[in-house]
Amino acid sequence: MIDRRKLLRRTLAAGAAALATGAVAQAPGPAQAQPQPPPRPPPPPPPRPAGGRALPYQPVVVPDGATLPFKLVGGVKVFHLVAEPITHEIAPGLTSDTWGYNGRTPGPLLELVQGDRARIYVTNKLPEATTVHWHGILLPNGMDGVAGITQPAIEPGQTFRYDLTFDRAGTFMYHPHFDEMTQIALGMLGMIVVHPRRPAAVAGGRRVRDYGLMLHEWKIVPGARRPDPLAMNDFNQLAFNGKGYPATTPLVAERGDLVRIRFGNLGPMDHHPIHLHGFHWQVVETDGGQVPPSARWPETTVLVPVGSVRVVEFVADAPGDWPMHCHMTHHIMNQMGHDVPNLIGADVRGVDASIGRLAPGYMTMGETGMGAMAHMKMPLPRNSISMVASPGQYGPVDMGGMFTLLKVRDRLDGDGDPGWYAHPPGTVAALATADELARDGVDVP
Ligand SMILES: [Cu+2]
Repeated sequence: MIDRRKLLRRTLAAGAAALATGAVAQAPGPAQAQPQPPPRPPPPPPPRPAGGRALPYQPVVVPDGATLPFKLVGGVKVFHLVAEPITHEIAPGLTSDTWGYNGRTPGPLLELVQGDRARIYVTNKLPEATTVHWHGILLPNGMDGVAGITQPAIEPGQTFRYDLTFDRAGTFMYHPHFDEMTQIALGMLGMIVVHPRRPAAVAGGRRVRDYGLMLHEWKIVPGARRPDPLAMNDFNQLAFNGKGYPATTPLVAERGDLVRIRFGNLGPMDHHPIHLHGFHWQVVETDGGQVPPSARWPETTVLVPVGSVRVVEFVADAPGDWPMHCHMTHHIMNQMGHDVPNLIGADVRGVDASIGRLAPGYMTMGETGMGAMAHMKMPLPRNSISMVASPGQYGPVDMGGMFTLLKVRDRLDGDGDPGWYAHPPGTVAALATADELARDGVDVP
């Protein structure tokens, strides 16, 4: 197995070799190129019960995810979850062989209305036993889904039935309670939203943009396809709804919309401080219920601990492309981060000269920071997205992992990605001119 320290050494060596042979890595040019992201397919229509009647609620939008369809049988909503091995693309270039529900990770959203009765069938197609625990739902003890304590485990090939009444509105989650370390780590997790029977009026009659995002993390050794469920730290691939940037589909809103984002964290080990640029939000709900308005306070970052839901709301009153990301810097990287030699600030000229005698053109990298490396095309193991930059409007973007964009526009044409924001002239940070420096008495040594 290749660990990241070895990988980086190999990659650096390969990069140095490429420089030495004149196959110089392609550093990007300045800001003249403005590549547009590839068009994304339109989101699937919201699920409808058999018979095609309209839903009595506004469906939650699950970027890169799905909502589980149901059947109405005698007034009971019938759902079918299938626990199974899946193949999942985290971002182009990185596909994992892992576990999830109904072909995906996170599993599909279960969406109900307060007061609903549901029968949820769970079929186990895994090679080992499982259960489903309904995290945050108030229910009879025998429906709690804890192997050995409230029920026998669901053996491979078996289908169990859970009878639940969802009498409280809110945002909850589901996950196995058998071999939790393996099953949750591999990606068996999902969100449950129970809409209030009588939704509160939205102030100002604003349109609501209602999003659900599950947070997760894996350790996937570069070149491997199977996440390591034994990892206790050193997670190297972080995700919103199973996707690492640039594969995360942006959230969109029109100016004046009320944006609600439901964050659920069922990663194995890490709490995530999720930060949004350009707005102040309030936490209005947890998986324990609504936060009374008198108890809310403004924030720009909300900590979403493992095993928790945090729901934030704000008015999208500023157009632009606004980053939203975990503020742990190692969580906005793809398959990269730790255990590499620290060369920042090192004077490597002597080293380069010495090695250069043996390997002409050798160049040590990393002494001015790691950003430049993300901008070079270097050989990588197959199925690896370490240190790969993606195109941005003004140059390469070196972030990945738990990072997405909120795109606010005055008007949107549909709910798809509107492309990059066209900044009004004179509103983009730019190189200071000599005249400006002289005018303001700024001396640049
Ligand atoms: Cu994080």
